[in-house]
Amino acid sequence: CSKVQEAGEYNTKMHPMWQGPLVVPGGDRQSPIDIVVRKSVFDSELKPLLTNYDPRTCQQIWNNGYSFLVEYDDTADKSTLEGGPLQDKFRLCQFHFHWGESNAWGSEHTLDRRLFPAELHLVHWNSNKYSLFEEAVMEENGLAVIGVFLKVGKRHEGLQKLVDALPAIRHKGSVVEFTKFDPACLLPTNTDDYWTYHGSLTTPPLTESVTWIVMKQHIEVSHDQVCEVYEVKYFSHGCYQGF
Ligand code: 1SD
Ligand code: ZN
Repeated sequence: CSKVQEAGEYNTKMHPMWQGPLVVPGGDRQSPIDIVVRKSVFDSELKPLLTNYDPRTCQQIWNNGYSFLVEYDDTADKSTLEGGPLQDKFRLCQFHFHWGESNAWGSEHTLDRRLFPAELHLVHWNSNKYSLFEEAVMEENGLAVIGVFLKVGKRHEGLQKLVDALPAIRHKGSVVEFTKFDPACLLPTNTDDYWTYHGSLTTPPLTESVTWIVMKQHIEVSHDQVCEVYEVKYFSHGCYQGF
């Protein structure tokens, strides 16, 4: 298995969408990055990732106006991530996707400047060092986010339960109960191969508290599943309230 680190070129330009008083941008470790494969360095010290997810911690799905999120109970170490580049134990709090608009390319990270149609982010916070996500998000080594690229191809059975829930959260702000979903089913079969680097949240507060772990292997979803995702609106009923 190969593991690679410090592979990327940081995004030095500030996205105009995020300029504002609550945002602390302008650091030199802003995400997302372009992963430049030939500049990535193999590190034999990096270990395999250990995910231990309990589907019973799955609670709800909601449309926050940027993305749709599936949220997990993170009051105890029940769904956790360890190993890989991490020294501590991290708790899963949510996962979400970044998609383009219809027929567009929507991944945040790029691979040798290539975009993918979508990208999954599984967000975890350091429960060895911090007691709440809100605390960890502001601190060094606070978060660990797994990124997975999505391509259009074969139907993804695991994703279908999520797709079936999307009509209930079609508009910004809607939240519904969503339970017993195992996020491990969205990971590629090989999680030993990944790129890792120290970066930031890609949305406000853009804090540089994230150890990114981007999977080398992508997952596939069908065209029909993607079409359902494009029906999710990032504005409220009636009037546009997006960014
Ligand atoms: O974009 C997400 C944002 O929606 C929120 O989930 C945040 C964590 O609270 O994480 C960012 S990201 O950096 O994982 N894209
Ligand atoms: Zn994200």
